[in-house]
Amino acid sequence: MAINYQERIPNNVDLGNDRRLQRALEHWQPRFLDWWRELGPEGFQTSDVYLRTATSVDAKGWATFGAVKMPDYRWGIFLADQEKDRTIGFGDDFGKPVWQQVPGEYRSILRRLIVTQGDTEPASVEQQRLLGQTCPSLFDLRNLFQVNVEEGRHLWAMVYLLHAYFGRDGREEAEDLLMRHSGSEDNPRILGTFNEPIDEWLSFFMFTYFTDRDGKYQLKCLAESSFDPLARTCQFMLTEEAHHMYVGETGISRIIKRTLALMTELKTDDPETLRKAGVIDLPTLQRYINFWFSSCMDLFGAEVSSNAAITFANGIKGRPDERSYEDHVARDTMLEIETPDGIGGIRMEEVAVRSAINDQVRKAYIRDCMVGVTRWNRMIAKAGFDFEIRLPSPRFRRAIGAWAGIPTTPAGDVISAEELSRRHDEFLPSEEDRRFIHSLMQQVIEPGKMAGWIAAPDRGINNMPVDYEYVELRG
Ligand code: BYC
Repeated sequence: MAINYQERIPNNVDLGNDRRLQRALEHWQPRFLDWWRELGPEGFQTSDVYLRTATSVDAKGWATFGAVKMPDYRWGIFLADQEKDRTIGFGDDFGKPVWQQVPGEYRSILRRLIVTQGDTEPASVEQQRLLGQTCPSLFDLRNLFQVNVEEGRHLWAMVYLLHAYFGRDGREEAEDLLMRHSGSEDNPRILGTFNEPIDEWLSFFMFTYFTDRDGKYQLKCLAESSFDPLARTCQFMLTEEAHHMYVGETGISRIIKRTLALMTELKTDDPETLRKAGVIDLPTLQRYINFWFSSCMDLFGAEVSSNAAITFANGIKGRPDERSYEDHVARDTMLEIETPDGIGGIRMEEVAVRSAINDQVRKAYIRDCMVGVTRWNRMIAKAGFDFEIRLPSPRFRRAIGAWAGIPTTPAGDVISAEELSRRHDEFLPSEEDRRFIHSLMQQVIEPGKMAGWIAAPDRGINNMPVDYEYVELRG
């Protein structure tokens, strides 16, 4: 069956005139749809959802709102507009023209990065697939589906690059992106966080706050790439990513708001009393932050990484907002990073800036994570309670890098393995915490109504009222 590409796959890559690419995508698209049906959101596939669809990259077209059934969503392919005479912004070839094709010597390294990025997108959809059954409101249900279809689009974005620039290897990798599955024993997703279950909404909001923000920072690094089609693809993905982090930040804010209201009403901060009243006590929220933040720390790779040094030197992957750094070449410069001293303390170690790129990106990410935390702490202080939410130390619960396997408290103090296991439930969600959070998850789908553990949002989507029927359940 012939597909009208302009209609079916909105794009700005002149898809209609590229036969080879069309054939490759024709082959891949039905597999994607099968995957979506099997491992995408469970239920609601025939419901009309008030979704934003990108139909072009300009201000008018990138956010077109309307009622769409998810399987009919138009997963488009968009690259930000080409910057004329763009030059390489960092590394050994600083100032030379960027590449419109993949240089042969960087083929496998670029493919690896694109595959790793691409792998996270369907992974997150798989992780979130059952959440519709327990949504706290129609507004949240719609936001979940918006995030899911856009992660699907981000998969298309990476698959486009694989098909258009990496020949047969790229086509095989595109197939494999649909074969690995989140949490699978035999064929899991590539990065650790993307194999963690997200089967309740507290974790969904944590994921969209912390993990989507990792996405923002990794995309910012790739948006600096000398491989221009990758840079332009990631630039456009970043515009959509902002909504995902908004979902996370406002979700956590609304949970805190509701808890504070009950704390004020009942004049208590006692977790048991608050749990009985059906809200999430702040220490539990903190333990979920400890879990998700530490999981995301690993997504930046090792503190000292030869992979990162090579991709920086070769202009393949830069630092977020590379222009804000003074030295874009960093050939012989050094900086200090914290490493374990082997006897329970911290030692400062001098390493080449290029080898410590992952750590620099991680630090920029942590500063960004703090913005929401500061806002939440202001809410708590304003309500008159003495509790401070803290981001754990980047040393806490690491599985990758210099601190991998070294037991520490969330504050980053090295402790014995025995103490860590004894204090596990103080630092991280316990079985009982998880049971409690699960017990709160009851589906609420009456327009405008909210589950008891979360406050209503301040405003709706695209100027629509909060009680708008964002997901039409008849049909
Ligand atoms: N789990 O030299 P190293 C997003 C591997 S999220 C398991 O330290 P490098 C999104 C690593 O692959 C953003 N393995 O690290 C969010 C390497 O393996 P190989 C995703 C891990 O290469 C929400 C080895 O350890 N974007 O978009 O400098 C929803 C040594 O690595 C992990 C990207 O990932 C881990 N956590 O940096 C939807 C960008 N960490 O090759 C979407 C593309 C490291 O030796 N990827 N390893 O077998 C990259 O830039 C890099 O691959 C990484 C690692 C930053 C991930």
